Amino acid sequence: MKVYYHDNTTEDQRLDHDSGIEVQTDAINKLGVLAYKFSGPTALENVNALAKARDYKNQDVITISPASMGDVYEEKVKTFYKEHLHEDEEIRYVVEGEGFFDVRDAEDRWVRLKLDAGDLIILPAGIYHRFSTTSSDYIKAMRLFKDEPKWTPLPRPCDDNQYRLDYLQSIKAN
Ligand code: KMT
Ligand code: NI
Repeated sequence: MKVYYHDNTTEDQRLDHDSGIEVQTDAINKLGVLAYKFSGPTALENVNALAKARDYKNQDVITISPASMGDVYEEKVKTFYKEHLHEDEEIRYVVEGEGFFDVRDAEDRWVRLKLDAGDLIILPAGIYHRFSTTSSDYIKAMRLFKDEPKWTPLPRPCDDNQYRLDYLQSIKAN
């Protein structure tokens, strides 16, 4: 995983948009974001252990690519890139390919997490974020969830949302 500030230019969302300013793991942890690398023969065991520890009982696998989605691919890519939050954690494990998860830091700057195979991230409920494929146009990712998928995106602004308020409170001391 590579983590850096987005350069804030608006051309093609699938480009790296690397400002050249790196962000340390410690800094994203302070935003409530957790990152792991699970690769090699024990990868799935490790993912399952983490899921169990956090009470994530279910999972599915999504492939985002022109080949798997056809005509709706471009539309989906734009939708995933709209800034939003969820009222639950967003847990994603990259099986193949790569993708960008952008999260807002405490000063409202975009921090870009570039994930590839073996990367797992947990975004806390209430954090503003967005997702994009890269210029490779291919990611196969496992989505983990509790009883039912609760990943309705609430578009920004939803600053009065209780999960948003709780999230802001939770990072305050960091
Ligand atoms: C999301 O919530 O934006 C997604 O699930 C994107 C696809 S998972 C790589
Ligand atoms: Ni999301």
